[in-house]
Amino acid sequence: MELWITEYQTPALGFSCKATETLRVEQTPYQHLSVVDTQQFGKMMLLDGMVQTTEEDEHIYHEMITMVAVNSHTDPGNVLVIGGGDGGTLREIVRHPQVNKGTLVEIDDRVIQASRDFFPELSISFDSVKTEVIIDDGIKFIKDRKNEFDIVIVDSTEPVGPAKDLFSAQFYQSVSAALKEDGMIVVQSESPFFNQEVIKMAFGGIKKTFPITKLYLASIPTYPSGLWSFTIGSKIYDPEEIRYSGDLNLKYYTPEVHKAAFKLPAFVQKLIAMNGRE
Ligand code: AG3
Repeated sequence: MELWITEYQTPALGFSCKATETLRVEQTPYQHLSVVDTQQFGKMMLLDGMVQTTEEDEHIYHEMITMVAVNSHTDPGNVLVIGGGDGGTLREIVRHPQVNKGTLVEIDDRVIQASRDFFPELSISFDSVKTEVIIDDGIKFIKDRKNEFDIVIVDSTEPVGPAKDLFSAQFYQSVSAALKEDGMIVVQSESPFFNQEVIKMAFGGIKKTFPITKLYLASIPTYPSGLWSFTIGSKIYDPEEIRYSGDLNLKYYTPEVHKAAFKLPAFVQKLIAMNGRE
């Protein structure tokens, strides 16, 4: 008998992968977590039935959520990741020679454990001397931090369940206070096809606090619609301008991709134009 795993990306659309093995299924204190091995994308982690990461395409998301900010900042020494318990974002952060310290704050330690158990290429970052892993609520954590980080990356799930408040304007304000005077925030802001309200919320909320707010895109096969957005808020630096030129040995990100990612289809431009100034 064949085993298939399906994410219902919309009430009318399912994304199915043939699975070869179910590796973990559990209800954590925060969410439903599963890990399956798929024929097409290798091991896949899902939270509340939504694909978070797969061995085959994780690099796209993790390179793009990190490198755009890190390479457009002049001195990205101290970086905070909120969420991202699989470790992929942290791995990219500490790959960068200008980053001295990467801190990860994850609310659900079962995600970290699942990564350690099944995703060695992601969880490798937990053992780097440059990293610190803290199990805590990111919203609570950030409130006590002031003028400390160069970049904050919000690697969250969708704004349902534990991540809901990570998309609020109030949270973006706390992030701004935790950032230095030339700091930047990057958040994953979902699919421009299927999650337009999320994009408006994230983009609109960040724009209220950060003088420069931009959206950029990447193509991620296992996420809803395959086209994914990130929103970046910056106090000083233009995130489209690349300030680091070393070779980072990446698989998706290049300086050309960095530039091109900000070129938005007309309907996406329109989506964010409704949010005011730009
Ligand atoms: N976090 C964002 C995943 C969102 C996917 N949504 C979905 N499948 N409906 C990914 C975490 C990777 N470190």
